[in-house]
Amino acid sequence: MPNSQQTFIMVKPDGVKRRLVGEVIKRIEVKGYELREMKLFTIDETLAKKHYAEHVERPFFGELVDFITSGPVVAMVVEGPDAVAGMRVLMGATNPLEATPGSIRGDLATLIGENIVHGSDSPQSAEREINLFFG
Ligand code: IDP
Ligand code: MG
Repeated sequence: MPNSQQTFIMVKPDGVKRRLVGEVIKRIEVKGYELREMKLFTIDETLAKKHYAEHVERPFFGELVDFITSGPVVAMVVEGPDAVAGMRVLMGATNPLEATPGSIRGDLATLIGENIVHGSDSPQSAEREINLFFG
């Protein structure tokens, strides 16, 4: 398959609480990507800090860790042509206010801190995050 890639996708605690797991998975599948791995679990503080290590200096780091550990998430490995960039398009911009209607965040979210999904931002991040969650 041309430039087949794997990316790390996660339905965050707000998405699970709002019963949007099926909606997110439906959008991934109808787009044409495949699910390779999936698990529902609650992230502990150690894993949260590793996952969000790039944001450690940001003022909202504490809130980010508290939020991502606040309830179960659904973590996935998604595969397909250019899946890393493709999933970022499907997710929409980080701030739901700027996310295009038709995207997951554009259609389903209003707040930057509760934007439903995480998706790797580069092939290098994808490899790191897949190893962190499924290695
Ligand atoms: P991304 O999830 O689109 O890759 P990142 O910049 O990696 O966005 O930020 C990680 C997460 O941190 C975002 O999804 C969002 O929930 C949260 N976040 C980002 N910027 C802010 C902010 O300015 N205030 C509060 N939360 C933020
Ligand atoms: Mg990011």
